[in-house]
Formats: sequence, C-alpha cells, structure tokens
Amino acid sequence: LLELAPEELRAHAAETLSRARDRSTLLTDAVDDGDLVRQHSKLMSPLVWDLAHIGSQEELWLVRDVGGREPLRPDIDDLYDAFQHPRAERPSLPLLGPAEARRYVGEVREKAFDVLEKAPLAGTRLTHAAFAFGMIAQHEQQHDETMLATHQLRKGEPVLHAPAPPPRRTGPVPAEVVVPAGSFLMGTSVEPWALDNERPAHEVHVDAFAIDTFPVTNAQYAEFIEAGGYRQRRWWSDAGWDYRSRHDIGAPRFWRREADGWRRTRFGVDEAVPPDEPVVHVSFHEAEAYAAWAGKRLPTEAEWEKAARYDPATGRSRRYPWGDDEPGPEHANLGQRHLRPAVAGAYPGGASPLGVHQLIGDVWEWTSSDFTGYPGFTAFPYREYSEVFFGPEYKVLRGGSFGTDPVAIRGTFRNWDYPIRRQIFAGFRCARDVRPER
Ligand code: AVJ
Ligand code: FE
Repeated sequence: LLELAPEELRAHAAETLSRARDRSTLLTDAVDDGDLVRQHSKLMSPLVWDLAHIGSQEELWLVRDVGGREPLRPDIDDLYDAFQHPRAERPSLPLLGPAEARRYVGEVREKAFDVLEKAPLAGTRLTHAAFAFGMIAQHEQQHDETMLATHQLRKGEPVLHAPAPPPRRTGPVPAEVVVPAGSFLMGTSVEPWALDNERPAHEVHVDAFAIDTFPVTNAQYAEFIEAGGYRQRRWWSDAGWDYRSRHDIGAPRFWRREADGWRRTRFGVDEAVPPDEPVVHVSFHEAEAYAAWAGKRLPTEAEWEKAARYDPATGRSRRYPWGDDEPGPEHANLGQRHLRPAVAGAYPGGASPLGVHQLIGDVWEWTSSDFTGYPGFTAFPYREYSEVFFGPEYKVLRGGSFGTDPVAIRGTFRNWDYPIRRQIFAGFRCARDVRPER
C-alpha cells in the first residue's frame, strides 16, 4: 500500500469499499424484511441496524470528516451511535426500515466515492485521508462478520451458500512448535491501515515456549467433554466455573448430543460435528479450562504474535505468517469464501517460518491477555474505537476467522471480547512453557 501511487491507492480503496458493500448486500438481501428487522438474539442487533450503522459511520468519517461535505442525515446520528444504545434495545428504536436503510447507504456511498475521487491522497493529508478509507472499509467488513454471526443465530431454512474449504494438504507435522526465547518487534508503526491499538511497534522479550501447530479440533475438544471436563471444578477459573454453572454449559454453542454423536446446525444446515475442523463457538472460559485439562495454557498475545510473525532467519517480523504478501486463497480461509473453518492442515501455504499453521483465518483464537494499549498508544481517530475498552474485562483474540475479510486482518490485528462470549467465530490453540536450553 505504501508503494502505491495516489491513483493506484484510489483504485485500491474503491475496490476494497466495493467488496465490502457486495458482502453487506449479500448478507442483507439473503433474508426477507421480517428477518432484517427482527432481533435474532439479545446479543446481536437487527441486521437492518448494522446496515444503516455502516452508512452512518461512512457518512461521519468519509463524507463529513475527510470530504468536509454537508451532513446527509444528521437526525439519525444518535440512533446509530453504538455507545448510546446497547444491542438489546436497538430493535425498539425508530430505525430506518429496510428500503430506507438501503437507500441511505447507497446515497452515502455515492458521496464517499465522490470524496475519494477528489481526495488528496498525497502530501500532508495522505495519512489521514488514506487511512480513513481503509478504516471505513474495515469497519464495514467487521460489521459484515457480525452480521454473519447473526445469520448463524437465525432460525429457518439455509439462505447462505458457499463451496467447501480445501481438504488436508499437509503431510505429518509435529503437534507443537518451539519458539526460541528472545525479543521480537510486536505491533506496527508502518502498516498504513493498521488501527490505533496495533500501534506503535515495540520490542518485546518472550521466553521460550511451545505452541500447538494447529488450533484445537472438534475431536480433541470432544475428548475433554467425554473426560468430564465441564463437571470438574479443577480445570476452571472462579469466573469460568461461575459462568459454566449459571448457564449450565456442557458443550460448545450450537452442539447437540444425539444417539450417533455430536451434531450441530451451521447456517441452517444440520450436520455431524466434523472431527478435524477447529472447534468454534467456545468462550474464553471454556478455552482456558480445556488448556488446563490438556496440561497446557492459552498463549499470551505476545506469544501468539511472535509465533505468527517472527522470522528466525532474519530476526524480522512479517506482516503475515507466510510473508508480506496480501492474503490469497492459498494462504488462509478468510472472507466468507467458505462458510466454515477448514480442517487442520488445509493451508500449508499459510504456515509461519517456524511451522505454525492456520494462525490467520478459520477461527479467532483466544489469548490469555487482557486488552490494553501498547506503550506509546494514542487513540486515533476516536477514543471509542479501542481505548474505552482497555482493561481486564476484555480478552484479546487474534488471527481472524473464515468470516473475516482480508482487509480486516493482519499479523498485528487485535480483536477483543468478553470472556463469556461464544456467538463469535472463536476457537483457540494451546501453548506451554519449555525449559530454557542448558
Ligand atoms: C473490534 C470486533 C470488537 O464489533 O465491537 C465495529 C469492531 N468497532 N464498530 C466490534 C467495531 C466499531 C469491534 N470489534
Ligand atoms: Fe461499528
């Protein structure tokens, strides 16, 4: 991106925004108006709220802020301000209806493209204008992933379709990889579309540790269930035990025990739980309990990023595990190209230099770290993107899922959520300490 001439950057921004809009359109046109305005779960907004919120943020940051244009709909700013209205109360607001919402986002997009055509992408405004287009494309894709999670919670006939992900293409590999002790460069100061919480780059020392080659699979997770893991207090933290007891949780969300084994419904299609896919729809508490049962622990965020980016041959941190090239279909399962995680071993082309697989795509991975600012953090362009969430209530997730678009994931990208959440496409992998050599 940094090497692109202004005209190329303009074309890239336009293409990225259009890809996001195609996906928003697919997710909202797939269901009828009743399903668009309905709340499918108290945890989620009605799809029609997400749609107009996407337009509202685009109006705010591209049309008004970068473009300096007149507001289109100043009257609806408050309705679509996520901080004024928690998700549970959004259905009772006087929201734009489906037709109005579609018209609104279309009008905003026309204006945003007009701003893009004239925006000075070189000179002093380069950073700000060029960043804003990337931020808004990522914002739309983040809400598209949220809308995909809403689709998973929706009852009824399947409306989304996609080809199956690739099969295992990796030969036998060790179950774990040892990452040697030493410092590495975490975060970034140069990635043009990195968000504020990924900045600045800073050296972090990490002790030697071992990390799983693949995310934990359904078959492995089912062993934890069969062994009584959900009933044994010793694997759980106090908060985790309290959570699993209050909600009487005994398996990942959407799993159902039948005579012939575990089954689940995925986007409206009933199926046997596939043994070799990464487990998904587990909370941080369940991930932590599994890891304890397995005699391991979750990786810290720094460990995860070192496993993903550190190249021992050069000492450099890569943009992605496979190198600096943008994610392609040979690297990772991203962008809703497939409607499920791929089996462990499906992406040898995405492995890190140390041989850790599927760090990007498939499932978000819980880490043991709280969401905090890096040393030297400055909120940009608004405190509500990440700073207001810093603290011990949120745990960091890394790597993106099959529902994350390539523009919204990087080796440095940080996601966060409450440790009890499982409607997101979250799984995990384990790590453990290793004795220092000699
Ligand atoms: C980074 C996924 C936690 O959905 O709350 C969307 C992204 N921020 N609109 C979220 C976001 C503002 C955010 N997460
Ligand atoms: Fe948002």
